[in-house]
Amino acid sequence: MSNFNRRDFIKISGASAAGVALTPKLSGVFQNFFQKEGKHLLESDAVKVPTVCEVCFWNCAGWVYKDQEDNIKKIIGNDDDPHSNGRLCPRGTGGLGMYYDDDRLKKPLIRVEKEGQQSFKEVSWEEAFDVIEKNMKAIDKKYGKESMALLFHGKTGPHFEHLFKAWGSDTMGEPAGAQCLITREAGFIATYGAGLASPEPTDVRNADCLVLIGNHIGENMHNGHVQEVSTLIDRGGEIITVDPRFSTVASHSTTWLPIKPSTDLALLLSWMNVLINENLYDKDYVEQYTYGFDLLAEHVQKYTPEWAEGVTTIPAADIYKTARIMGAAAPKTIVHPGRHTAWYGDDTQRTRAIAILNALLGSWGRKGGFYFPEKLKLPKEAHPPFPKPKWSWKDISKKKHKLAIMGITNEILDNALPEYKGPHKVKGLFIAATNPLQSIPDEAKIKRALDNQEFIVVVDTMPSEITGYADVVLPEATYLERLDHLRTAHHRQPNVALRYPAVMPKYDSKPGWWIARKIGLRLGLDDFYEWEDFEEVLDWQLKQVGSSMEEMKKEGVKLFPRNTPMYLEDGEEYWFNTNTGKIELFSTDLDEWGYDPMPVYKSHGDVPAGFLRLIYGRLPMHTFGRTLNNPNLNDLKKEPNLWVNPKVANIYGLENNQEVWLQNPKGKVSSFPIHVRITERIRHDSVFLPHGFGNKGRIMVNGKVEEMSRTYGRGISDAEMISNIEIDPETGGTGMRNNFVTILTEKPTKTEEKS
Ligand SMILES: Nc1nc2c(c(=O)[nH]1)N[C@H]1C(S)=C(S)[C@@H](COP(=O)(O)OP(=O)(O)OC[C@H]3O[C@@H](n4cnc5c(=O)[nH]c(N)nc54)[C@H](O)[C@@H]3O)O[C@H]1N2
Ligand SMILES: Nc1nc2c(c(=O)[nH]1)N[C@H]1C(S)=C(S)[C@@H](COP(=O)(O)OP(=O)(O)OC[C@H]3O[C@@H](n4cnc5c(=O)[nH]c(N)nc54)[C@H](O)[C@@H]3O)O[C@H]1N2
Ligand code: SF4
Ligand SMILES: [Mo]
Repeated sequence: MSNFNRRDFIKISGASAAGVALTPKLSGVFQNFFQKEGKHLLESDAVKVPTVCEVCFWNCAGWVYKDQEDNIKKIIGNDDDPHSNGRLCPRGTGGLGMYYDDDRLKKPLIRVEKEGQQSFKEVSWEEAFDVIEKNMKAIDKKYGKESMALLFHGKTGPHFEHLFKAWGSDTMGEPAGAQCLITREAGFIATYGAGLASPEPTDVRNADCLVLIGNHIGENMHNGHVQEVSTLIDRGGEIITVDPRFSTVASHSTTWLPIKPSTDLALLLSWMNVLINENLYDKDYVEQYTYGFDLLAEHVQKYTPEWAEGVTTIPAADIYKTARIMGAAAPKTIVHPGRHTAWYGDDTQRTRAIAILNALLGSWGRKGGFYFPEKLKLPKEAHPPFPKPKWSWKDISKKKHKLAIMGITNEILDNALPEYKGPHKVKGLFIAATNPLQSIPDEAKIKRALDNQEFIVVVDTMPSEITGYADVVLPEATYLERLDHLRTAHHRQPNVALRYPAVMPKYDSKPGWWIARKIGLRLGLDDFYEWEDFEEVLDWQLKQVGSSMEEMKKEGVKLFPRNTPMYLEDGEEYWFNTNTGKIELFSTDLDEWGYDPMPVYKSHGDVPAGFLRLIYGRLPMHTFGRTLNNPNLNDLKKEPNLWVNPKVANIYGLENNQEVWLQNPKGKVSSFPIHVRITERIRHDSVFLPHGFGNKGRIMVNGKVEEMSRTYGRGISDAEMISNIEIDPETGGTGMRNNFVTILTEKPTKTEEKS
């Protein structure tokens, strides 16, 4: 697999050479874009305003350049920013399309009914707040405040979390938990007593060997990580990629292991077997820092590479070889923890196996492994204590799943279903910056939960699918037009970054903080909003750490010194936040709570006859569905393709670029077709479908249809096809990868799902 030119790996656009992008083709597109948008702008005439990108949750810091007439011209990275190192990814540079998109929500909307027909009417903010105040108070009176739940994501979220906590509801969750990384956090917490958060503290820039298991950095454009992986490629480092799909990073790896989907835990356990039996593990480290090694050594004896070959289809010889490469490079070997880890319902156990492997390799707390990140502690604004709700998300999920460390969106929605008869009913939803129809499985159930609500508010920037279910739609200003909480995410050095409005909000949109505060005042929460402008809160916070708004508007990013070493010193005594104070190879907590204390391989079954496994994932130039209508990014990729192996194409008689539909085992047919791409890069038992497409959001506003016109009806939504969910017992995470589809060359007339 090494005949590829490894230097051609993903390029991230540099601050000075504005607009070098992904592939030669892409970079051309971006260069044109910059020539078109930027050629009249001399930097000396320009005004620059600091921002934090919201196009994905890597949250890179950058500069927005505008001309004297307040036209945004370009966005570039901030050189001092550790998330971006002064370079933005193509989505970040294209972020100004979010601001310019003429399909944006323009005014507050309320649902009205006329002659049996429902549609939206444009109203003033005060009219919209009247409806919200009346309905939130009615839900409180009938069921209690706790029955109004908040679903949120991104930097908009915390404004509404504050509102809900002040009001008295802690019934809240975000898809970045149960649908994304909660299982990985749980796996690492059970092992090291610490999670990873974002950005993951992987020291790739100093590593010699990187193992990627279903984490396709490359298409997954996590900026700083892509840059570090790129340097590892240039340095000739070892990259072992385990993926049923020949992903971009697989094509630049020293080894690609095309694993049979769903069998990763078998491979991980057999790697442990080789590391232990061949004495390739870090003995001093294991002896000093870990608990339960002898139990683990005995436990993995049955998981030989020969056994794993039968399960994973990876030859035993390759398993031995890769384990030896990992052992030789240790402790500068990183078995990457992954990010979107909601796969097969045993995801805490799989990510725990990854955590354990890193402990055997001695890479946690070591240079070239995982560094100890530091975060700037910012004091919180003063306010009275939040009232204590009678029940919260914990009552819904914590009793069922001991490692549910945050609200479980899908279980909050279970309690919103008509058949839920328990004491923790959800009767109203406040949905801010998330699109549950694409991000939370399964679609049929979500729709029933939405239908059963007495009141729904949606805060969005676009007429996305979820807006069609709302009683009130509130248009939020885009990240380029608003102020949000300071970014203080941990990194190699503590740091703070400011997002400041570069321009006034377009249309009648408003920033999230303004919306939340106005609703708070309507609900009588004046004591929690003793400021008029959120900028006052940020200025106060910054002054507590020796900075100010004035300074941050000029600098954008400020770095602070570390307080502790970044790595363990040789033989240093170290206390881990677990019951034993050690890295737990045998987890005492999991054992006590009745879960497997060490990961055990369990089969997830085979692909049913007549079906193919549905593999979904990211495209480099889009973030979920949120960028598809962005005019700049839509230009780069309007439609996804369904990846199909030539053998499969042969069986179904498919030609390249042919239009097909998908059908799942429950009989549900995709709403829209997709074009086929025949390629050896996908296994013959699977198809690959990029996530986020198949948009079917269309609303009537004042008698006119509004939609995301550049993306409506293009491609198939993976979420629409997912009907089988395997719940991770430790966390409640939703495994979405045991799903299957068959290919239809013509659309059948009847498309209803049997339920
Ligand atoms: N089937 C399937 N489901 C998945 C995944 C998958 O790959 N496949 N991935 C999972 C993962 S890893 C994650 S993190 C989640 C992501 O889940 P979501 O965050 O729900 O993802 P998006 O689909 O981007 O939905 C974002 C919504 O916010 C709106 N929006 C964008 N920017 C703003 C803003 O600045 N303000 C406001 N108010 N609204 C804004 C968009 O218009 C859109 O309606 O999905 C998870 N669910
Ligand atoms: N461009 C872009 N970048 C993004 C995002 C985006 O929307 N767009 N979203 C961001 C977010 S919130 C997240 S969480 C991350 C997610 O990024 P990742 O954690 O990389 O997750 P996925 O994109 O879901 O891709 C997972 C990979 O797993 C492979 N795979 C599928 N089944 C199996 C299996 O059984 N075993 C193995 N070993 N591999 C399997 C797929 O082929 C795919 O290559 O990306 C982030 N970065
Ligand atoms: S990785 Fe790209 S899209 Fe994500 S925050 Fe950074 S620049 Fe924005
Ligand atoms: Mo995610």
